[in-house]
Amino acid sequence: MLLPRPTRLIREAGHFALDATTGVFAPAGVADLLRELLSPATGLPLPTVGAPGDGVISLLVRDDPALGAEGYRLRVDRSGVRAVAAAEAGLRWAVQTLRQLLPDQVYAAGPVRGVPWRLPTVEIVDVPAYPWRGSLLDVARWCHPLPLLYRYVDVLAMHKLNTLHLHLTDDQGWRFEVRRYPRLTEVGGFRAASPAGHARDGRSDGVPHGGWYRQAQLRDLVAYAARRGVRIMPEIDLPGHAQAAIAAYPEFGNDPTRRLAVGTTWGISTHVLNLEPATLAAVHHILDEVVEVFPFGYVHVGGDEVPTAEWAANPAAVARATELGLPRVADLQGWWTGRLAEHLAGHGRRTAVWDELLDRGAPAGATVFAWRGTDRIDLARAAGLPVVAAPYSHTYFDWAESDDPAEPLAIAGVLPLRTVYGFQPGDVLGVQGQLWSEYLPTEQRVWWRAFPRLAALAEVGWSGPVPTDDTGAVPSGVWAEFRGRLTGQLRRLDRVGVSYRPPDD
Ligand code: TNX
Repeated sequence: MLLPRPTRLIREAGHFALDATTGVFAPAGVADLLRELLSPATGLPLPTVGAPGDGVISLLVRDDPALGAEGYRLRVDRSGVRAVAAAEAGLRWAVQTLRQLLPDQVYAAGPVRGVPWRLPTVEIVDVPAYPWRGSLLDVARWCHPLPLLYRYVDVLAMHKLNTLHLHLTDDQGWRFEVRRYPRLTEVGGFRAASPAGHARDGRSDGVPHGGWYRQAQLRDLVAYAARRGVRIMPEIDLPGHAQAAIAAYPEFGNDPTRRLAVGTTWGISTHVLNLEPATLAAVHHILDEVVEVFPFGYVHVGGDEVPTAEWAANPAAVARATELGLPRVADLQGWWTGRLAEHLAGHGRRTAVWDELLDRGAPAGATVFAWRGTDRIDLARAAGLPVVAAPYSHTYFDWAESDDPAEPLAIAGVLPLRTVYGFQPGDVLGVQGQLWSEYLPTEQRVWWRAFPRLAALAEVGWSGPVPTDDTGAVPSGVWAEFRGRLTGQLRRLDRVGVSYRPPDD
């Protein structure tokens, strides 16, 4: 019934029924979350009471090394509910588990009458396998509206996913308000057109698109996510995938006399930032505002797909490479990203990068997001760097799920649900599913591609990888057990209004 599957679960006969007299004894933020998640559908007030006891839902922080930063123990019996965790984060996940133990009507947005709000008698111990369980949402290619971002956070928390990686900038749009450089959003936030159909067909829709988020809006989103135990990692993609920034500030590019437009096609722009001190200082200023809005300990500075032709043709860049004793112009990327990492370290932040940096001198201590195949995971580990497993072969949910011609247009394919569930991440910081949005212009399409694959990855991240057979496939019994629980989870997603893709088998 629970998804992700808990470490240990014992079901016994009996239940505890919530009613108008049920009280809550918990740290204030946790009690608020419980009410925020359970009261709308049940209509129950669930007031805070002064002590644990009979008929009370008690959620307590207790020192317990076995539970780690996010684990919890939960016991439901006839007399009430008692959960303990070593930190509030664990209690927040216990609240999500309590919600899953209730009938799926609890996920409805408004009151549902006539449902017995009964929790089964259970004893649960639940500790995540990996500390990083992430989901990337690309809001640069399409500026997805804030209500979608809020719902997205809700749904991540339902799956005990703890990190939203917000891809905020790219060639086709800059979505993060920077007070010091207002043109980044005023100019960089808007493009004249987008591809119609697949990018390789070369057609344009001729329809302008744009938008951006105010810092205050993002702060509110960060606070909302934090109440649910979801941290938001911002990504400012640098020094490539930055054509929108160069369109706004031509002096950031390699030819200040050239006027570029914000990108209107998908793919990799050849236009990248220059490596001049003034541009580096500007990027530092931008990051200063990023860390003000996003308190999470990691900032992602991109670094994927950076063509170096403009640097090779730029005498200042070539001279800098020589002066630094770098064998290749491309190595400037590692040097430059190292400067960003130092700057972020000054703010007490860790730097996250895409795996291309492994080939160009990754900054010491940077966390590598390995996306170009599982061998990049091994390479990052061999380099002694922490790594988040995000390979396209198992975690690119912008890919089609099947080769059925009726499948909506996708960048590539195929990534079936079963492949995701069989993912073996290895010894890594964690896992992350990617929703690049070139072909996800609407909320409907975002959900269609995200689920149920993200549910499968959430289970890999929380419960650990499942055993696979000699061919690397998920054995049928293991699959059947997951599918049963997934059906229950899809009913919950139905209640929330998530338009997922129905599973094939
Ligand atoms: C590669 S993954 C990219 C993105 C695209 C994605 C499409 C990565 C770090 N860069 O810019 O959106 O492929 O699948």
